[in-house]
Amino acid sequence: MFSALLVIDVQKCFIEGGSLPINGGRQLVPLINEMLHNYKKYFKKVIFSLDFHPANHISFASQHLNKSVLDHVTLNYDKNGAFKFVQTLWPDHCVENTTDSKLADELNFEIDDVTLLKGTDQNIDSYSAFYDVGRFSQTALHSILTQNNIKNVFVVGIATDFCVKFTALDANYLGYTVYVVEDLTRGVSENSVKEALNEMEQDGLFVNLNICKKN
Ligand code: VGL
Ligand code: ZN
Repeated sequence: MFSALLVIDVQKCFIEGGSLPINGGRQLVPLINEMLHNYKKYFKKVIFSLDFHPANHISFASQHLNKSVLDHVTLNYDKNGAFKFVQTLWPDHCVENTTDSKLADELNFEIDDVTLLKGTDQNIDSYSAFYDVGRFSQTALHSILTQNNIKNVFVVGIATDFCVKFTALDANYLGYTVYVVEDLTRGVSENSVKEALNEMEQDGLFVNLNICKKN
C-alpha cells in the first residue's frame, strides 16, 4: 500500500507578487522543499497541481457585471439534475500559459514528478485536484493514484480553505486515507482556515499533522 504527496497550487499567482497572493505563500516553498528532501523516499508519487484558467474564466470578477472580487454569485449547473454552486469571485489569476500560472520559482520539482492542470473549463471552477466543483468531470489524478496502488494521500499547499480543502474532501470521498499537513498549507483568511480545518476533521480526515520543526 503506497502513499502520494499532493502539492496543491504552489504557483506564482498565489505567492507574494502574484495575481492572488496568499499570506505566507512564499514561505511555503523552502518548507515544502525541506519536506521533500526528508520524506520524498516515502512517496511513490509526488503530484503538483496547477490552477490553470482560460482568460475569461467564470471565477473571475471581471467576467460578471457589477461584481467585485470576493463577491459571490450563485451558478446553476444542470448536468445531473439541478446543482447550484455559490462561486466566490476572484481577481483574474493563474491564466493559462502566463508566467503567473507557473510553479513557484525554487520549488523542487523533479523529473519523475507529475503536474496536473485544473480549472481549465471556462464555465466551472475546480478547486479540487480531483473534480470540478460539481463533480461532473475528473482530472487524471484518481486514475494515476489507482494505477500506482496508492491508498494514502498527504496534502500540502495553497489555499487551505479552498483548493487544499476541496482536494482533501474529494480524496476522502474517493476512499483514500487523507492526511493534511497543516503547517505546510497557507489560506485566504484566518477564519475560513479555521472553519476549513474543522470541516475536514468532521469528515474524518487526519488534519493538524505538523511536521515542521518547532523552535
Ligand atoms: C484557489 C482561489 C481561486 C486555490 C484557486 O488554489 O485555493 N483559490 N482559485
Ligand atoms: Zn482559481
